[in-house]
Parts: sequence; C-alpha cells; structure tokens
Amino acid sequence: MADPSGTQARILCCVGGRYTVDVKDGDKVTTLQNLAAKGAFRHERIKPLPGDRVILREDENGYFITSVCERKNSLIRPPLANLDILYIVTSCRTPAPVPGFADKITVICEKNDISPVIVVTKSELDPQTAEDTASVYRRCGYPAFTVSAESGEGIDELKTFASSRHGTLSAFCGASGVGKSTLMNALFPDMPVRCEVGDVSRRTQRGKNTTRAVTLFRVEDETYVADTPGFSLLDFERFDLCGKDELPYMFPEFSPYLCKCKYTKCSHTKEDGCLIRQAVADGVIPESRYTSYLSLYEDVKNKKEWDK
Ligand SMILES: Nc1nc2c(ncn2[C@@H]2O[C@H](COP(=O)(O)OP(=O)(O)OP(=O)(O)O)[C@@H](O)[C@H]2O)c(=O)[nH]1
Ligand SMILES: [Mg+2]
Ligand SMILES: [Zn+2]
Repeated sequence: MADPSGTQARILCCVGGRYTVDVKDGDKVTTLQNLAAKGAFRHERIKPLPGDRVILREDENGYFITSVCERKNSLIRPPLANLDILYIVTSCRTPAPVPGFADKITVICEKNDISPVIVVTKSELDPQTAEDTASVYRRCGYPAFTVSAESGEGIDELKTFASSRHGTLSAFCGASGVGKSTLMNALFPDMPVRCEVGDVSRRTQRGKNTTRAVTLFRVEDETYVADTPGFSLLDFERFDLCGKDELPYMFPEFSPYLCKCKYTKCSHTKEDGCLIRQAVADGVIPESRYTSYLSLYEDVKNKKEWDK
C-alpha cells in the first residue's frame, strides 16, 4: 500500500464529509472507514462521490483522498459516479407510481451512457398493472422485470440478470418505499451487510426515507451495487436533463422515425406529417412514453428560456 504515487481506491459511501473506501491490494480488498478528503477539493469545486475511483495518500493522521480519477459520468441525485446500470424501481401499488417518473430517468440514463433496467415491485398486489408497466418498457427495447419480494415471483430471473453483469457498477433508484433495499437483500443475499428496510406510511402511502445515504456494496471483485435513498418529488424536479433538440434521441423507440417527418425541424409535438405521432396513433410507440416526451419537451423548452 505504500506506493509513492498514491494508492488506488473506490469510494463506497460518504456521510458528513467522511468517506468509506475499498482498497485493492492484489487479490485482497480492504475497506477503510472515516477518511477525509483534502481541503483543496472545496476550492476546486470537486466533490468526490460514491463510485469514484480515487487516489489516497497517507500522512500522520492516516489515509486521505488526494485526487479523483476521470469519471465516465456523474449524477447529482442520486449522487453517484461511474454508473453503468441503473435499476429504475417502481411499485405497482403502495406507493402508487408517479406518472412519467421512470421515463424521466430513462432519459437521464440515455444522456449519461447508463443502461436503464425497469423493475416493477410488489407485483403480488396487482399483477396485471405490474405486467402492463413492464411491457411498455420491453416494447422500447429496455430490459424490464416484475418482481415480488413477498411471493418471490420474478426474483430468480432478475437475480440471473443482475449477477451476470460482471465488473459493473449498478444502482437501484426510485421513490421512497418502493422496495429498493428489500430487493437488494433478496438479490444479493451474500452481501456482508443487509440494507435497512422501512415501512410505507399508512396515512400518506409514501415511504419514510429509510435509506439515508448512497452506499456501494461489493458483490464480487470489481462488481458493485448501490442502494440509494428514495426521491421525493422535489428532488426529482432538480434533475438535469438535456436540450430540446436532443430529447427525441433519448427515446430509443423513436429512432426508426427520426429525420423522416414531413418537416426537417419537426419537434414531434403537434406537426402534420410527423411519423412519431403516427407511430403513437398506430399503437407502435406506447402512449405513456409519448405523453412523457411531450411533458419533458415543455420542461426543457422553458428551461432554455430561463437560461437566456
Ligand atoms: N407487499 C409487498 N411489500 C413489499 C415488497 N417489497 C418490499 N415491500 C415493503 O415495502 C416497504 C418499503 O421497503 P424498503 O425496501 O425499505 O423500500 P425502499 O425503496 O428501500 O425505501 P427508502 O429506503 O425509504 O427509499 C417495506 O415495508 C417492505 O416490507 C413486496 O414485494 N410486496
Ligand atoms: Mg431503502
Ligand atoms: Zn415528427
């Protein structure tokens, strides 16, 4: 570990400005806790994030983080870097799904080179809705699973999928109470620590924000999965999206039709001779996805006007 050029590590968690990291030394992986980051990061406006590969140095107080290696991507919420796969977790009931939630996240994934996977939880409560939701995303070419931690339905199938993503960093995201932590415990029973599970409030039908910080768990060698705190709607508004001209490219099911509409500058919102609108009318593009497109288009269009 006493390498003069520094020691490579991976950030697992950050709470109150203190970091937990994994250090690989040959075949052995050691977890170090309670590390500080060098003070200069604040001036450089760099915030080391869970998922970051970092360099450690050692002084009389022990190891500290001295630099952050180049990132593949980084998200503000959930705060994570170098994400490869994002499991977008939504429950078919309790809490009720928020329309457009998963679509907004698939757009963020497309923009950041992250592969989205849809997981509809609590399928035993409403099997038909769960299956209908998953099928919308399968039609768009995304992997989509219906699961129930209660009955066990779909867990093995998702486990086979998740455990074959060697060498990747994946995270589970979604509203509070949809069952992200429960699912991670079911999928990765050999994790050294169990994820904490909480209730859904009877009064508000919302989760109680049980998971408080993004935490990476090592599944094997270089393979990590992250549990993340549930979003509230407010957090959700703060996501960075993309420009309005890029937006159609963030919907893979639009790709066969792009650049073929009557007008070259078609926004696919109301124009005549729009092939996207035609594909929605023909039932080829799912209606709910197109509704999300229209709503996101309004968001990004207005945002641009504010920025001017
Ligand atoms: N009926 C049913 N309940 C489930 C299922 N999976 C999880 N739950 C329940 O949903 C509640 C919330 O579960 P968590 O795993 O804590 O949810 P979370 O998404 O991690 O929530 P936050 O950490 O607050 O973001 C708990 O009461 C679980 O027992 C399921 O398949 N069926
Ligand atoms: Mg949780
Ligand atoms: Zn069009």
